[in-house]
Amino acid sequence: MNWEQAWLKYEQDETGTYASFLSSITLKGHSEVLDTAVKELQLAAAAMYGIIPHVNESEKIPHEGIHLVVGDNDMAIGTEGYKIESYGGLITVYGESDVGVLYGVFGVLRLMRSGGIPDGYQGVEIPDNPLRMLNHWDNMDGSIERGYSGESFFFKSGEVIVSERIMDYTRLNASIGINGVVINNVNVAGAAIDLITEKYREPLKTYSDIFRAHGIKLYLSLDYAAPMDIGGLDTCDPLDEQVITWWQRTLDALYSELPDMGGFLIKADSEGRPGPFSYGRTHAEGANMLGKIVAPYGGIILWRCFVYNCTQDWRDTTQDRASASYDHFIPLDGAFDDNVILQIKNGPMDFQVREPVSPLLGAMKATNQVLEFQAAQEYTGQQRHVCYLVPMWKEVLDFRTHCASENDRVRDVVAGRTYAMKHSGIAAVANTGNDSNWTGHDLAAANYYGFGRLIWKTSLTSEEIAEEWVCQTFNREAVDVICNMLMKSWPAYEKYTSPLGIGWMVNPGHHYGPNVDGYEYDMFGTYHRADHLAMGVDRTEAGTGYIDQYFPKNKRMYSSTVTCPESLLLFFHRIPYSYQLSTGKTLIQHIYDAHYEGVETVSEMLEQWTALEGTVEALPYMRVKKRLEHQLDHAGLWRDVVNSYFYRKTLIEDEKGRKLY
Ligand code: GCV
Repeated sequence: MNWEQAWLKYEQDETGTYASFLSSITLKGHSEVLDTAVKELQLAAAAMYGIIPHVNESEKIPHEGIHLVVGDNDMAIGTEGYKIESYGGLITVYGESDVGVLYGVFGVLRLMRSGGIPDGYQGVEIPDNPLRMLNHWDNMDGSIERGYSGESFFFKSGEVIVSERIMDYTRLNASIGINGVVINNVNVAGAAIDLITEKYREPLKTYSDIFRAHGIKLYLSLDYAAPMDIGGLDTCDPLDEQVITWWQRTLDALYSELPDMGGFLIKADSEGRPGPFSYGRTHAEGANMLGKIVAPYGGIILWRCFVYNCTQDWRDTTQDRASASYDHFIPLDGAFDDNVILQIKNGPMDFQVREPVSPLLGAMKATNQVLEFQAAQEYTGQQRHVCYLVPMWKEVLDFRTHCASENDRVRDVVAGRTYAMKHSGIAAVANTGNDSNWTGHDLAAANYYGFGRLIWKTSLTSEEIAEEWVCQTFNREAVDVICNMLMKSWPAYEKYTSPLGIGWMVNPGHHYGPNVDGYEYDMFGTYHRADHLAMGVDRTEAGTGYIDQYFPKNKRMYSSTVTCPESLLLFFHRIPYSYQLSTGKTLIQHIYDAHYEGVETVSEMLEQWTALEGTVEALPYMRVKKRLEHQLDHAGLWRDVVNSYFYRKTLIEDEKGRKLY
């Protein structure tokens, strides 16, 4: 079995259902993207039915097979949308552009291999989000920051790799609608600073060509201090003429050879990264300087909002890391150029298993916004634990911001429906590497696939996405069991790790495994503030005041312990251990019980998987089984460390008399 193809491994279909459709392809005209679409159909035809389709260049409507039609329909489906129709022996794919047709072809192949395409089928798909991006945190030595799937397939020993894998990767992306990829880490260091120079032009051109043939644009992360680090200047002040000239010359040269470059991603003034602050300039001044240079090329600047003081003093209870992004960026609403986009992490902290939605989302009315998720499971089990993140992402997208109207949700804001934005969309920190199955844990590929599918169509349910993915990756017989495992994985992970939205409690640095006080006594500002009486952070007006950043309805909801969702209770409030939750349990009993329940769910998952022996391929079966066994052990460790910590802090016995260390 070719696991390198992930959900695009077209398996033999003994039923022969779509063989006659895949035996001929009719289209008019040529383009590199249309060629990609035809190639994909040929690959599928060969693998599923052992046939080589006839490719007919014709203006006439065929009677059978697959008909690809560019630009010839009266539907407003936008440049990336498509329409599929199936009548008699003919499936027609319409797009206003060749990219629309390519997405339509992937849509047809997905339907053939999951839900089916009945006679009379008609379906229109228009992507919800204009920008649909993956951000890789790959370094040029081959390592990946927060990478859990092996080494980089872009870089090795300071070089850019051009390999077959890039093609496979690009096909996977196109099949789920990704249209932008940042290949290097936002923490730009060493050789990566030179990616914008002549030195790496040739391999980057190859990347750009492969990407373009699949409707994808190449982006790079920039080192804001590049004028100093490689340009020989003694400043990177964005208003300095020499600095501007340096960037202009460097990016002009880049665009002259790579005219398709999508643009650049920048982490500035964050966690030690350089930025405009050092020169008393604002983020807007810093970002617009670059925006102006790339604007004539249609380029964009993605400017991250992950800016906070990582040298906080625990005694200063008015300072709150959660408030930082909003405090920094709200005053600049409207000050950014048209082609500058602020990229905002989904929560105010850092991809914890449970966080409220960032109050910045929806709060800026005159600024382009992109939402940032993390598919890499940095804080959610590092791809050694199963943790299907689509349900979490859906909760974020469905959250009502109450910004412009009663019904506005995050998904409306980032799709550009709430405020007129020139650019908007969603990015995710990628979870791939050079492991043969792409994601280390075979089940983590559901997050890669799920991210693309969800942001293409935010109304898809987590179950629908999981089902599609299992059908295409494993087989129909395994659907119920694997979907059930995926759907309970995030709630289970949450239960056996940190309770009720407080987050962290991980080992500092690598962020794997339990360490309740790991971050409590350092300056990163990620406290749980547990003592023998209570725990949690008061973020109401009486506390850090963070809740003020939400629109009034949400502020009211979070301000009271009665209306605050219990899953976030400790994020917003300091709660005594004897406090009674809606279940009737005390907080401390909830902590004990949830940790036991979470581990029990993992044990069930292992049993479910074991029952699939013989139903799924032997190799992934064994790989997943091993990881589930580790997960069960490790979840047990989490349970014991967290429960013992709170038992010893409070000396309150478990009502159920279980063993607490
Ligand atoms: C790329 C967290 C991660 C860092 C990451 C940073 C960011 O702090 O632990 O590895 O750096 O977020 O998003 O910039």
